[in-house]
Amino acid sequence: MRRPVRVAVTGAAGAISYSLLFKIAAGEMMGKDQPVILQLIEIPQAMDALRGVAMELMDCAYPLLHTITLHDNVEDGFKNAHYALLVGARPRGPGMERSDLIEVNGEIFARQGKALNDYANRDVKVLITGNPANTNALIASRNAPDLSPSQFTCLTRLDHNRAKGILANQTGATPRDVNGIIVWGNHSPTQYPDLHHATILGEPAINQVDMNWYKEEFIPKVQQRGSEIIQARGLSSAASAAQAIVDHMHDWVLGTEPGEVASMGILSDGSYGVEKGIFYSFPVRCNYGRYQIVQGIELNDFSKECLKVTEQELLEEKAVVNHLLPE
Ligand code: NAX
Repeated sequence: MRRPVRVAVTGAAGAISYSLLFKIAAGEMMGKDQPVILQLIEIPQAMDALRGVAMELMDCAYPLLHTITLHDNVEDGFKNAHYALLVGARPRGPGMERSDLIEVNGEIFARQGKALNDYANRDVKVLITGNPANTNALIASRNAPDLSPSQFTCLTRLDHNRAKGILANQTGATPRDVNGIIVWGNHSPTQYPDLHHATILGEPAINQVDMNWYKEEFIPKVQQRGSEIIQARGLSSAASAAQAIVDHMHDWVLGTEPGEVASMGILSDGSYGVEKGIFYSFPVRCNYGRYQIVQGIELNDFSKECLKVTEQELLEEKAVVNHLLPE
């Protein structure tokens, strides 16, 4: 049996974590031979609820769950963490756009970046889910000067999975038959779900759907899926977000399937003309615990325009939090 790895999770008594923690403990994220130590973090007011979650985890008697520790502050909770899943944040309610949350959440992620810098394992891999995820990732990474920005990522895998699921449903395929979906940009309604390079059973997806459906229905549906779910459920996506977190970390650590592409929010290196210094969702392949942007993808004028729109929004978000970004 391998040595256990330390997985720190913020917002551990929240809705997403109520699915996520059980998947991690069952070995779905790190592999069925990898024991885990869960370092669960909440705000002080939620510690009772967190104790309840910890009792349930214990009661599942998962063979891979080595230890659970509970923390009411990130400085303790991130200690020696190999993986940090930053889920906790003020969630979006009905009628609220992500931009409303930028100010509220910025301070939280600045402190979390500092705590990761000072207390986490030097090779920690960080995934930011709490919204606005891309800009929170930027804030956290810039407040962690001793860690590489490449150790920070944000979640756009839910958007990727949504695009895959909706396309499969429309064409009568199963999600397993769909490859090459790309979500570009921000985890927000400006994101660009791109089907131009997707295939269904090896054949170009774009030839199997109506262009009007793609532009007028598919793209807005994926972009607005979060709001649609809030309207229907009265609560934001939770189980699907947990699955996306598991998929993102699984691929980052254990590698993407041969030939498959994942969408990950990462620091732009200028690829595809995207301005450096923002967290932007790119197509990536992962191997040996590292991700690399898939290069050489041809973009038509429509796609180029869509990439610009979401880039612009991220630059505007960055300007709002400039005071939280030390050089
Ligand atoms: P919940 O409100 O159910 O849970 C959030 C939990 O975080 C609460 O228990 C709260 O006490 C805790 N928390 C708040 N501030 C904290 C801090 N500073 N340290 C530790 N814990 C803290 O929200 P939930 O539905 O779990 O969603 C969590 C976040 O994910 C929200 O910001 C939400 O907007 C975001 N989402 C991001 C998605 C993505 O794809 N990137 C999709 C799903 C989700 O909407």
